[in-house]
Amino acid sequence: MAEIVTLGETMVSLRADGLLRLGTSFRSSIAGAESNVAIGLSRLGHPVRWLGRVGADEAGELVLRTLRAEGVDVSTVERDGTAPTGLILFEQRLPDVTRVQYYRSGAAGSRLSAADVVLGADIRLLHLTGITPALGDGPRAAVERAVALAREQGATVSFDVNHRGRLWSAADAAPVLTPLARRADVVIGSANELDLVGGVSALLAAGVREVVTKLGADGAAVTTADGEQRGPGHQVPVVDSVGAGDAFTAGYLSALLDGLGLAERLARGNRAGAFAVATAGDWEGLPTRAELELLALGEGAALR
Ligand code: KDG
Repeated sequence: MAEIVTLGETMVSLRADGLLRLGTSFRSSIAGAESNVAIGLSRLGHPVRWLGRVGADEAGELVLRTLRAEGVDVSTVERDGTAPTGLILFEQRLPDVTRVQYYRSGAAGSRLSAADVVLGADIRLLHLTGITPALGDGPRAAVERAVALAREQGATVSFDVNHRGRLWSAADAAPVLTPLARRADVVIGSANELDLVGGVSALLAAGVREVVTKLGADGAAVTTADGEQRGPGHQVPVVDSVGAGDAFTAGYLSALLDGLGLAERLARGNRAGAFAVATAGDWEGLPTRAELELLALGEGAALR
């Protein structure tokens, strides 16, 4: 069994080539914050399993086939014969501004329940996000169960706040996400998201070991009981910033799993984030371990 488990909803994604209201063609793929992280970790050489529900439909086949092709273990995914796989539409209006439309209410992903949660005995890391509890009572219970099991087994728990305002308001999210964040070892979020769950100092006081602030193009910072360290971002042309946060998280967690220090965790996270920003798609541009070094090559470098 994989040593890393992540759970959540993965949808079919349609990326509009133009403006939806004018009529346009779409590129189909898959999207989901947790499976983006799973793909990132897999490309960096870590054995990882994604847990969730997809419909017993062709959209579900696309999700599973894609994850399998990326080396992500989907052996414990439930196929739901009574609900479809969810859908997400992306309409990029500016390189850094993308309109997102969800068609996920009542979809298979929101039928995840505590009974679906299976963690292997040798799990080292459980990665969760604040998106899953927004999907309903079942997914919320699944997240709670996963944290409890990981805690019993002494696994590290990482939690990306990932507040999605289209799913729930900050007022509804805060009382649910704050206790979850406090039970994690590593909490990741933008400055606003970290404030939503009580702020960096309160998280550390509650026992969180590392609080990571994503700073976009400026990189990221990590705060522990010993203080704050910053890791600068890489200046790359912005093609599509969706998924950059998940890429950062995958890189950061990869370095943590490799036993590297805080500075190296930030550096690997920022590198992975730069690859995601410079490529279209949620996860398509995520780097392999060997590719992480490419950012150090000079401008115009060709690999021959
Ligand atoms: O992190 C990128 C995600 O926003 C995208 O993959 C879709 O998981 C998603 C969500 O719920 O917004």
